[in-house]
Amino acid sequence: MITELQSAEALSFEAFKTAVINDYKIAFESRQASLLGRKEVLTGKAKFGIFGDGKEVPQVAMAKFFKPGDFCAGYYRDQTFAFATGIASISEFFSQLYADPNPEHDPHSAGRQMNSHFCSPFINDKGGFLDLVNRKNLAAGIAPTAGHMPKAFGLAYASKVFRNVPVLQNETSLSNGGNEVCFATIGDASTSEGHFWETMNAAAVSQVPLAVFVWDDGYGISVPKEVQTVKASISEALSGFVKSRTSNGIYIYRVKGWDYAQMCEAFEEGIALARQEHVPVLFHVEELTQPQGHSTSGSHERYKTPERLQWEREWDCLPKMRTWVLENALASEEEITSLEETSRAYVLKCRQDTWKLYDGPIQEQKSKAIRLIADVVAHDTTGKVEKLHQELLSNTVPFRRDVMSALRKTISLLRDLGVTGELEGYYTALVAESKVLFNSYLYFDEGNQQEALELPEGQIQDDSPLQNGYEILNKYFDELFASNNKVIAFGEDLGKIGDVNQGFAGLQQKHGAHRIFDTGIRELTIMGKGVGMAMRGLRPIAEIQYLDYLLFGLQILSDDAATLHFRSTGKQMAPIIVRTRGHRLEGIWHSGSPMGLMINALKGFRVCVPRNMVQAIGFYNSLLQEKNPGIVVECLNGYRLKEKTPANLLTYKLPFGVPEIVREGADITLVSYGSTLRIVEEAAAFLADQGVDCEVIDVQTLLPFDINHKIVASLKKTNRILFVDEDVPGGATSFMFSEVMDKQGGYRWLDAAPKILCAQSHRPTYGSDGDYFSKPNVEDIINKVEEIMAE
Ligand SMILES: Cc1ncc(C[n+]2csc(CCOP(=O)(O)OP(=O)(O)O)c2C)c(N)n1
Ligand SMILES: [Mg+2]
Repeated sequence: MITELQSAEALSFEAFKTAVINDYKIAFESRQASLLGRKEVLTGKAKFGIFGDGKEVPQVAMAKFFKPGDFCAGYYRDQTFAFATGIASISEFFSQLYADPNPEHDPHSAGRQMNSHFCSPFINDKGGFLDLVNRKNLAAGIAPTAGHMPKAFGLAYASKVFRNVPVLQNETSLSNGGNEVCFATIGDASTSEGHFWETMNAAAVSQVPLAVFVWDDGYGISVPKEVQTVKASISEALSGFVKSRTSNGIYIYRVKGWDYAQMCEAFEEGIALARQEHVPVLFHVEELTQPQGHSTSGSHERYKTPERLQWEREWDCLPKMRTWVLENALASEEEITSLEETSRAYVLKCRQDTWKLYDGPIQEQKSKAIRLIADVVAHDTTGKVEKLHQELLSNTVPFRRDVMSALRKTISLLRDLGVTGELEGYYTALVAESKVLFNSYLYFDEGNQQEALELPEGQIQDDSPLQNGYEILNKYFDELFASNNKVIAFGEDLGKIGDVNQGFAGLQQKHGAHRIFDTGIRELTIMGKGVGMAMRGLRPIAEIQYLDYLLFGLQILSDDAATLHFRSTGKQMAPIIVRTRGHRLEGIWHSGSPMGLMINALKGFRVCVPRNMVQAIGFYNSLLQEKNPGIVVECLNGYRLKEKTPANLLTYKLPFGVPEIVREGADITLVSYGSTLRIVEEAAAFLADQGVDCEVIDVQTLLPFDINHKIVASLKKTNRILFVDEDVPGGATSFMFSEVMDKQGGYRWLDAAPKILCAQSHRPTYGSDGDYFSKPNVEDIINKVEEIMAE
């Protein structure tokens, strides 16, 4: 075994020994971190803990083959891998456990994520990509089980694009000619998720360098694998996926998680295949254990038999590796014991120092708050301030919230006496600090939103030529692909026939099948592909064929893409552009307009709802300059409508959050967007003949929404307002209503009750009459406006 390893690693025996001992040391330290981490939770210093104990040895083995330039998307068991690759330190591990909001202490999430969700920086604070080729890259983890798999596929797919698209060969800091592998880890039980299966099929069909490691400890919390997986074995279940010489598919390895040498061998061979041949590989790592159970919430004695628990003790990978090291005379008992003692002391010291880093600033805040409250306590005759003072004094492990709460309540109790000036000043400073620590980074460059341009760049002239919407889009995409090498577009029916509405017709032939291509019907991995590619510096336009099917892909857009910049505190971004078409067409599943659902699930995205294809192009151009992800909902019934074509399609850009007044009027403001806007305009034209002068506003983007408060400016003039869309009640009309009334203070300018007109609560019924009676129609708008005018 040793000889095989030696040749495999091409190391001298001494170097080999050193490498093995170093692996054992990392594994041992990681175990200590898990043991101490659990204690921190039990003693109340941390809230919750989930650890990588029982998975250390496979992870040091896996890390050996993870090269600079590679990517990994894993889950909460991967602390040892993060330590072994140098991506995380033990101190950072403890900082995250304490939820330390200082990004210097927890550079992985600044305390925003539960513990063991690591990440490495992909971008600098200007949004520029780092030299990813010379770094080990770890995508920020997420907690929804298997939720990271579609993105892992996308990270791997990017390598395929970089390898096969000649115009990308000079992107040498983003990819080394596509030679990088994306590693993904997943628990045995999480392979039950559809996400896993869709990803494996997509990877097997697409042949991408994805290396999946299944950590099989036999359980998903309390539920054993017999209940999770057919034949209780993911590798057996996947046997039909196995690649042969002549077929596509996946190479599958089965290894024992306690057998370091066997894993090194298998991982080396499999990763080399993935790297060289661009094929997916799956390592089913069996017989792993959970020495401390699933997490700090509950003990595994509740659901594991004494026999199983005994087996776990005997087959724990860490002592197994120790025995193997001794048996093969790679170290003596004394050497190993001494290494263990040093490591134990080191981890303990890391924990102590890290706690001080976390707790110190809070103790300072506490001391200052106590002094400020003590200064004013004599003014209180009720004893309530004294109680707050005492409570804070006796709180030995305070949170920031305890300090804030004592300060704020004291201010309330003594406000009328005019003695709380200093207190208020300190409280305000802490509020400002907390905004940065806890509420920042949802969007890249948040602070600059207000500088959005008022006017589109690249005007449409009166004599601009009229063309069908789909033809303008097609011309635009052609020019775009000729001018921007990083843009890649894909989706169902998008490649060969050029999408169901011909926006890409003829373009695959022109710009190549590696840049414009078809996918299977799998919205989740289409989105994952887009997210992964965007994280690696490409500019994917990932298509959901019809808006109604966005739900299939929404989970990862919401949980992963929308939170990425926030949860990594600006270290990673996924500026995917989701292209879809929706609103008004026919029937229950081709006419949905679930905008409320979308804007609530996709905070972190730009949500663009253009009224026609030229406006859509304006948003594509703007999104391509963005660091934030975005979605463009094209009007499904607008492709054959004639539009004026701007002279230079590539410079026609639209600002986000700037509504357009498409018809000026003095009597009432009608606010809408997308396909419904045409109906509103028709109603406004009819009403004009009846003597009602409507101002029609197209909001253009729902996120962000009217950042310069243009709608309230209109309301000041008309004093009446109606919000119209085709979402369900409580959806985007309610959102617009609350933005204008609450945020913009619109209620102050009203002469009549503000109204909402939206679709029925049920899905639209089929056919023209189904549409008419399910969604707002011209007559509904006329009716509503007449009601408001008569009030
Ligand atoms: C989508 C989703 N469902 C449920 C959970 C709660 N949950 C967290 S871990 C876990 C079990 C996962 O087991 P497995 O994949 O085998 O990983 P292990 O913890 O055993 O390493 C569950 C059900 C979750 N995080 N996400
Ligand atoms: Mg498991």
